[in-house]
Amino acid sequence: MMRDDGAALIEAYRSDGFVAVRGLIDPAELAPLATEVDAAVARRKARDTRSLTEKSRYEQSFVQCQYMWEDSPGIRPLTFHENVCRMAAELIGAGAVRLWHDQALYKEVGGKSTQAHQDHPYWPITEDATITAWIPLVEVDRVTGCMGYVPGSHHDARQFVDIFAGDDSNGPQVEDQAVFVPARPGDVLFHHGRTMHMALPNQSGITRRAYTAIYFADGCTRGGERAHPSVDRTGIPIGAAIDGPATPIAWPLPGGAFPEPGPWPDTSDERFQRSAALGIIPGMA
Ligand SMILES: O=C(O)CCC(=O)C(=O)O
Repeated sequence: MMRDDGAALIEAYRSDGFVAVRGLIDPAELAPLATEVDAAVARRKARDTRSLTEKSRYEQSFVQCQYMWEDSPGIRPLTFHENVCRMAAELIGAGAVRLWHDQALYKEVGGKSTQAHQDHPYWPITEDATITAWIPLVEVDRVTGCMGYVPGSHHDARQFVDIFAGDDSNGPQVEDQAVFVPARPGDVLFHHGRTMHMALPNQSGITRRAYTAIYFADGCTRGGERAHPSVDRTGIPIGAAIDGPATPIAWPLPGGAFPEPGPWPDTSDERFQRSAALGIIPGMA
């Protein structure tokens, strides 16, 4: 059943391209799941002993571990949380949603701002029905490095900003236009794949811990723009529906059971190997 404020949340999301849903997860339920995410990040990053200053500009904005649900089953109740996935489906008007991928984004003490960007240009998905659930595992505010969104920017064209390259030229301009959204554990912030967003630097003394999951409407098809493990792993051709074990149905869960992940291809691709060695994707932890 939809929440009492469901219609207002959908209207806000459609008009602004983002919405904060307060208290979507019971904090008592979230706490042990946050501990699972912490443990999974520690496992994945055990071999990466670099200090913050030894990392690239991009890596200084957060520690990133993706596809966490696959090698850490204890996280699945969060990835496939009914309240979160149902809300994602309602906001994008989908009868069912699939997971694109999940990730932990931990902004270290002294971590830099997350450069302003839209997400969708990174994903080879043709249709617009994509949404990110950003789930704080700790209280976040302007000091810790909360998220900021430019209202209405989801109506703009898709524009690729290469945040890996570390050119922050659009940062100050976006910061002026953004609405910054402090949040607490239990709140979930949703944004559209085309919404321009960023996050402030972490000027606090604690790690800003966040977990995110990206969902898309079941039936979306592969676009041709980019390579991406979520479709390349299972060899989804351009124009075909994106389905299979890398991008399982997240809501409604078939049979009420969490999905099982598929294998990662044995690849000699240098980018894959480096990502696995750094704990960004499963494989070498
Ligand atoms: O957590 C952050 O610093 C950035 C998150 C982000 O860019 C996203 O979830 O799309």
